[in-house]
Amino acid sequence: MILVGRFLSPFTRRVAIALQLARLGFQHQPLSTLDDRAAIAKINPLGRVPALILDDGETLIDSAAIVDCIDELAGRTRALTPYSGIDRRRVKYWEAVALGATEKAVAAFYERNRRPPEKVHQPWLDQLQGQLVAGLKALEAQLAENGGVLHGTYLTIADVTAICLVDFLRAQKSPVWSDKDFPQLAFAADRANREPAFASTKP
Ligand SMILES: N[C@@H](CCC(=O)N[C@@H](CS)C(=O)NCC(=O)O)C(=O)O
Repeated sequence: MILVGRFLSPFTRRVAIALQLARLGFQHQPLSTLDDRAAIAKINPLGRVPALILDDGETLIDSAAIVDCIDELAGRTRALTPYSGIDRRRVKYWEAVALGATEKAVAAFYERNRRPPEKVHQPWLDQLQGQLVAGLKALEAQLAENGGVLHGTYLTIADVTAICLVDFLRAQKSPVWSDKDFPQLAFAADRANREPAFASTKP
């Protein structure tokens, strides 16, 4: 399998971590959405990463669809999302909070870095960052209440997604992130980053 996209992309990184935790080998093609647009457009009509090219040439796009496939390949005991019931619904809920906050973080990053400074629309940037902070606060409170993971007692795709968000915010020096404002999230990321799947994919 070939994973397309750089680990600076929190969407690509969560796929890379899910592959490693499922013990599925893959090659990495770190194409950039800034410098390699033509090459990415040949793989994904939307010109986005991640994409996962399976061994038979079939291409998957969008991290949620790719993680779903990885869970199926991993089998029920190693899947990062519970198979059914309330556990599945709660993990999907917290994954959606983390993934939605990630979308806001990436949109805010583009607003700040891909426009000339005089064309940045501050009210829009404030809205994006407000939504991001609301998501971070919800994740932080849930980690405190549930004892260090977002649901149950094991790391799930919701935790993996939240940790990729934290490291993305740290890497881009986001003005809304500081370890001291979100100690639970910071601790969860630091603990995870000692594991090979996380350490080998740090942005
Ligand atoms: N919903 C998608 C989002 C993917 C996404 O937005 N990727 C960004 C990189 S972090 C990208 O490719 N941006 C370039 C663009 O949208 O033109 C997923 O979960 O995979």
